[in-house]
Amino acid sequence: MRLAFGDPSRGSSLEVAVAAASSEPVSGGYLLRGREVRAFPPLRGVQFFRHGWQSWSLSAWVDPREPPQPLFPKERRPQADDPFLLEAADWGKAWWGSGLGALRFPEGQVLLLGALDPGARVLGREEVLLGRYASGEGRWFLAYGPEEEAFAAYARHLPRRLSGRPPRVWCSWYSFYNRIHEALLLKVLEEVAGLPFEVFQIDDGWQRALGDWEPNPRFPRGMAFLAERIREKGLRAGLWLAPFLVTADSPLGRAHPEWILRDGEGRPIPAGFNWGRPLYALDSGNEEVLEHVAALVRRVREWGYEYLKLDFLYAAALPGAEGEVRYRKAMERIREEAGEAYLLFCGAPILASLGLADGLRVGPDAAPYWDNEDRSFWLQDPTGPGLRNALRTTLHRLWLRGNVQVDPDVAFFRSRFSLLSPEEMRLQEAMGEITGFKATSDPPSWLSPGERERLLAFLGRDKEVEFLGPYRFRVEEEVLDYAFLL
Ligand code: 9PG
Repeated sequence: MRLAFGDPSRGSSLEVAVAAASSEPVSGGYLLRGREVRAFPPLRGVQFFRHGWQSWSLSAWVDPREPPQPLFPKERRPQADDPFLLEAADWGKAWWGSGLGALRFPEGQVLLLGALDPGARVLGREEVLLGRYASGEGRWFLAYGPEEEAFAAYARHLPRRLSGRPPRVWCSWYSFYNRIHEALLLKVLEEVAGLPFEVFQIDDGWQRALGDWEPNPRFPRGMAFLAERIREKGLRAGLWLAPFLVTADSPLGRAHPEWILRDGEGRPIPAGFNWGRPLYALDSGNEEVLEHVAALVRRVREWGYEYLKLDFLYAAALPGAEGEVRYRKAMERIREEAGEAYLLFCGAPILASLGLADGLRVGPDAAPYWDNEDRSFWLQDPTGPGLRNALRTTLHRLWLRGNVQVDPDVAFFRSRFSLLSPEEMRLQEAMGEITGFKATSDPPSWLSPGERERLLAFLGRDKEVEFLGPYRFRVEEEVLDYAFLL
């Protein structure tokens, strides 16, 4: 079939040849159905919008003639279903993305193909967008026009959950990493309580082991005690959990080897490598696992935590697109159990999380440096920590801001223990202002008086923001242009 787009009188029309089971016009484009659909525009695309599967995976405009090369051997892939980390064997040597893809034409207009159901991938070549669901039939949305309009039209067809104003968070990770302990956090809490924060979030480092979500000996009075101290200061208590991760040597892994997600031959499916050991996933399709995770959420709620950073969630969707329907059911269960708690999803399959997450990390980790070139350049891996990677992928997901509170990760105000220039710090700080999600890990006592003033101004008042283009913004008097990052 041939589908017509745009307004011929404005010189912006296009006829696209489409292969799909059916098509019908809907607001902003066409609704297509089919397990596999193809769209052939009359022009060659000069760029492909590659959308990464989960929070940390690359989303960016790339050259469709230069597909990525796989980097890691299979066993060491940090996360599955990502072309940087996985040979796209059955996809040929081409770029592909998760859920959606778009081609940009020489005059700047884009053709976007986006899935409306979980479990889809989109391949992009100069002459075609090909979408395929991992299993079963699904719905697709096809739009043509200026980049912002096409992406906004797609977003309007996706699930949404927006509640109130995004939070202002102090998070322990990017200052202390996992070297946290009770006395340290109580000291920082005193400092943080003097500033207009809302959430004091304890990150990785409190637990005994992955899967063993009880406080380790560095938290002698337990986690309910800390939550109580946090609430006394008028803050909401936040806690980090990676509810679907496990290591082979953790007590949970040993007690319930049958809960570990395995392939057809009974081998555990790799779920990444961190903390010096291979990671495995709990099988989110197993009812006992869901009951275990639901009980965990209940327990931390009873301890008094009202803000949960649920991390490494891709583990619940492994081995990739195939697992997204199962992932969504598991996360619906967690959403019910969590009640009114704020859920920040991290390391999470992006599209399958919409409508369930309150906040969603949309890029790799920030870090007190711009880029680690050993990893990003020499290893060609754009998913590692650093402001460059974090900003680039976040920028390419801002079109989701009407569906979920997008988390660009923390901003830095400190010069202590940091390699960032003032300009680099400003770019990350402004992303907090643009998204409204304002977080930092800087302990106030690390800040100079000037830096403290700046943090206060950041938290204290929401600035007026105008989108001048997808990658250009006006924040009050200042224009920020991130196009150099693309
Ligand atoms: C705690 C951290 C912080 C951070 C999260 C997440 O191996 N990896 O690929 C990998 C990626 C990200 C990552 C850790 C490991 O960071 O994004 O905010 O909570 O976990 O461990």
